[in-house]
Amino acid sequence: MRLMSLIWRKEGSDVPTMNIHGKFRALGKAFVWLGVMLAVVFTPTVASARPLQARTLAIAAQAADSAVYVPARPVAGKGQPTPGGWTFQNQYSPTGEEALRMHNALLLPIITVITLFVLFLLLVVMARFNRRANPVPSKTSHNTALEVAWTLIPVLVLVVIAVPSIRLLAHQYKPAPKDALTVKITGYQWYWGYTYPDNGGFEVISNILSSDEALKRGEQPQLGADNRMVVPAGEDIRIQTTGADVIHSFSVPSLWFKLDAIPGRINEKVLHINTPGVYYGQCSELCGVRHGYMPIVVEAVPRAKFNAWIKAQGGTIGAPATASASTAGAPAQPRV
Ligand SMILES: [Cu+2]
Repeated sequence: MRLMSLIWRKEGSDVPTMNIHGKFRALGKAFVWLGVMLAVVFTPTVASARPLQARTLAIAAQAADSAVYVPARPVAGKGQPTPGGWTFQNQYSPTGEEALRMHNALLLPIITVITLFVLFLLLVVMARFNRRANPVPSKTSHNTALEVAWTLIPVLVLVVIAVPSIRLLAHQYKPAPKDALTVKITGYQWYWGYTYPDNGGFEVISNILSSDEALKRGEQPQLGADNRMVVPAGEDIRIQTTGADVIHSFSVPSLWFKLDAIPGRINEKVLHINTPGVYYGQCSELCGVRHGYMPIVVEAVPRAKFNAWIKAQGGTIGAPATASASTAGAPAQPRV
């Protein structure tokens, strides 16, 4: 009260009148006191807010570099069939791109030219050599030039197709680099199991979603699965397949990938997915009554997100590094 009365002089009070200099000093003191009181009241709050703020910032930073795994929603037309689709799906792997290029630039033109040529010959025969137009047929039985031509031209066509075809085959069966991540895929009646031997050996069991649940998650009915096969994008991955009961086949059309899963055997092939995304497939070997209900969902994510997913599954990270350490002197495989 005394402090207040120092500042605002009450009319008729017995407090001595202050000069202007004294008033400013009193005002300054009041602000200092106010500051001290505010500091005392709010210091614990500020202190406890600091780590919270730091944590929030850390989470935001993590989210910014996409290191936290959240199942991605599929993109229409990418990695899945389209309504009324009649040709190959767009390709998202190097071998898929090569194969699709070969199909579009080489096979399709050759097939089209040959088909139109044969159609033209048929029409000529029908128009010019029917009974009315050509009542007396030729008795010719040999024409050496013609026979050489219709033997050599198809041979040349086959040679032209064989060269890129064998090259594509070699690329498809190129073994995985030594330090590549391994994913073992097991076909069961009637679901899939994805095991990560380099990351602690846990297995993810993947079952079909009900149509309602799939639609709710933005997936196509009969193609959605409760748990996905998550893999890093932009890396060679060693896929091994086996069957637990009967023969299944792991097939993803948009990745140009199909590999039988046979009981008692391990099949191996490299999978390389160019860009992050969700890619769908189905079992492609008749395996029993629910063969049509064991969809495949592969999600490719950046390396950091993949590591976060592995940790969320209770797995470990570092096995690929150990593998590359054992191949001393070999250049380290870049990680995305
Ligand atoms: Cu199957």
